[in-house]
Amino acid sequence: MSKSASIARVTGEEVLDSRGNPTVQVSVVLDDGSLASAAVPSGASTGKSEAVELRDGDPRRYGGKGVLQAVRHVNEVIAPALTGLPADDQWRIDATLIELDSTDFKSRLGANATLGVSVACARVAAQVCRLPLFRYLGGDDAHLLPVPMMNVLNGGSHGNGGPDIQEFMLVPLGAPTFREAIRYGVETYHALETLLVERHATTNLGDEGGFVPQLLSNVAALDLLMQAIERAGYRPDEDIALALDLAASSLWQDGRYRLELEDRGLDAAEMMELCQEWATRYPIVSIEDPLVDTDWDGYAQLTGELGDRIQIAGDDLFVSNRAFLVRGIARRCCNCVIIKPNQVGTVTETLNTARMALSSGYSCMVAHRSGETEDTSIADLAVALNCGQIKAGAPARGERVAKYNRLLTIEGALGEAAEYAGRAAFDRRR
Ligand code: 2PG
Ligand code: MG
Repeated sequence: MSKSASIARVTGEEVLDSRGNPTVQVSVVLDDGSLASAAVPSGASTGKSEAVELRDGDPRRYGGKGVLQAVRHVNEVIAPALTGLPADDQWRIDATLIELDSTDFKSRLGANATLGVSVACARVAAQVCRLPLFRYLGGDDAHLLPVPMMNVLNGGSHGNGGPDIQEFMLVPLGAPTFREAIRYGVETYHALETLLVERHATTNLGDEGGFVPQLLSNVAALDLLMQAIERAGYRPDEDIALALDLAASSLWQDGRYRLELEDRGLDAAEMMELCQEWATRYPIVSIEDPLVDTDWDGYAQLTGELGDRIQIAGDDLFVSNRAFLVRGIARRCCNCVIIKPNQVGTVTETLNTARMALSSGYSCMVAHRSGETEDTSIADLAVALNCGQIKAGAPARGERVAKYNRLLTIEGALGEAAEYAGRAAFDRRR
């Protein structure tokens, strides 16, 4: 990169996410004229210790959800501090953001402000280095296309009127390439739609593009997915497995896990039994957030019982934060970490958490948020990490499809160097 490529201008603005809520978009211009932008996603079922998403709280604008303060922090606090820094020094850029904020959870500037800046800087630096973002972040070895975990049936806080369980995902791990994996998933998604139409059930979509059928029980959703896989001509398990995100913190009410649809409440032991039962009856390779994010002992127990067979993924428990992961590793909680850059607020911190997980024998699943934008940086991040797993919703709705399309492009650009993670991504013998 030429010596002159340093940061000349950083500009934040308020734009909209896929739920119609305001979010932060940042553009960075270098002194050689290069320009790139990034937009920040937003969660609905958020972990208690996520980095702070700064919202204005002014009821006269967007029901209090405006992000003008975060935008002002980009323009008035961050921009002057970054001007003149070399764009390709991501560590220094992020260290500056962390220092400017100087709180544990980015509560001063807002993680929506810091992440927008951090990603936009990485993007523009990649451009100047004439590298795709995944190569800029991951180096020469970045070549592994992740298994797309497609959330085709939505419930919980992402699908009003649907099942209590938040996410039912197709895992096309038997496909030979990423492109084929996408086809397996799309064909099954459409087969699921056909099944629902035949049953005169609604085909409305939830926040992540999956269907939100009205079912009599949560397990009925698993049966539906099994039928859809077969209807599309695939073999459950061999070609397409299943994964769940229970988002159990959102089910937690008065000391029990409340399953509204079935009008019952489960204690922790019963919740663990339910996971065991489902993992035995169905080809499930991954269960995310099976317990409330305060139950570290429960996580250790469940990981001990199930962790050699399936992936137990911690999202709300770890919030992509290295400090929480260190604690989880010491206590043997989970064997997979969900990686969401906006939970921690900078690219460097995100990479650090993921790399610590991978070097400790944990797997990583890079993830979108339920409120998304057309920004595709998580697709590049998954390849940069060679981590083998991404969840970006159903193969429907532009903000979800954008991530899968970006991965198709990456696979094409890599040519023979591309490798599809496939079943090996879920090998528990590591
Ligand atoms: C999750 C995410 C993304 P949200 O729980 O894993 O699917 O949901 O962005 O609402 O936290
Ligand atoms: Mg989750």
